[in-house]
Amino acid sequence: MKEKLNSLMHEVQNEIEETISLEILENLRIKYLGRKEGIFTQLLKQMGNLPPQERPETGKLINEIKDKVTQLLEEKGTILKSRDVIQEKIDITLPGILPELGNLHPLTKTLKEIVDIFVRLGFQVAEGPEIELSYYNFDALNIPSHHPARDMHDTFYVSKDVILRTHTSPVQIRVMERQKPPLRIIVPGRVYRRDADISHSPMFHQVEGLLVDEQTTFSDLKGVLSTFIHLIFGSETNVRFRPSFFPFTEPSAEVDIACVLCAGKGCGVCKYSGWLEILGAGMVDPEVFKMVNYDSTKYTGFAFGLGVERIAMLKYGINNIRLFFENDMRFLEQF
Ligand code: 2NL
Repeated sequence: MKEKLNSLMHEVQNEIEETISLEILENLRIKYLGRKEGIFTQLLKQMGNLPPQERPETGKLINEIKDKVTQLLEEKGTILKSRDVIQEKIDITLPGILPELGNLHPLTKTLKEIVDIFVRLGFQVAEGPEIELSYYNFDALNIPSHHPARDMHDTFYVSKDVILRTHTSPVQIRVMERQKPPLRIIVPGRVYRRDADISHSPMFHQVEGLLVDEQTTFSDLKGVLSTFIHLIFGSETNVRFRPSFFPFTEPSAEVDIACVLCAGKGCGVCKYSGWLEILGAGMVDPEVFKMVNYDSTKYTGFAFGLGVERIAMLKYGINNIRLFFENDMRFLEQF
């Protein structure tokens, strides 16, 4: 009887150990401890068949093993339950949580696109200070002292001779002061003007370009700027060069493209002209070359300037310049 009980104990232990679910564990409990059919219940019932002197010792042994089995079942139950809880929490069939992706600001994208085109055409990027001497911003560019652009109403003054640059041209002057031709540079950067409405911001971005070499002509200007426009607005875009005036170029031109919204038919955006102004440009005025000690009998060059916000607004169909600077995610996420 003792041996039978010991081997039964081993059998129960193994069975509990191999159990992998609470359901199987419950079946084991019924099999061994069930009130009616349980193996231990049966064993205790069979006690009557034993000789009376063996009954106390055997009864004690059966109860000890029964207690041990109860304990083992409980322990295993606890382990299986905790596993069930973890399985409930981690549902591997749910889709994963993707990290939010950042993206570039529409102005950064547009600026990069513009700069990349000119880099492909052989221009080198130059940069310079945003707080500038009025000499570099105005005098060296042949802008006379009575010119309205110098007015307090258009320029942010730091002091009498120090201002926030109103264009990036002072960088070109600084480069010409320290570098001899040939020169091919592109100058992106922030500029400042006292102006604010739906298409003007007191801070905006400009890209200016300058090419100086022997025998550079207006044809070179037209070729480079037409190529740029076809790369940024599409190869089918109509371009026109219209006479204009800047103090730092002679002759000067404004460059228009056929309206991107109405394809030249006339609409509110192009003020019913069918054309949109995209760039200002011209052949560098000999007066400017004189200021940087370039020999204007040997060298000629062309220069141009464009507003990045304006290009971005036309490219993406944005009607208010403030949207670029409000950092509203509903706007920024669209690019
Ligand atoms: C515009 C017009 C322009 C330039 C910028 C330039 C610079 C030097 C010499 C000569 Cl150092 N010219 N820059 C020339 C023509 C036009 O910008 O409408 N910008 C938004």
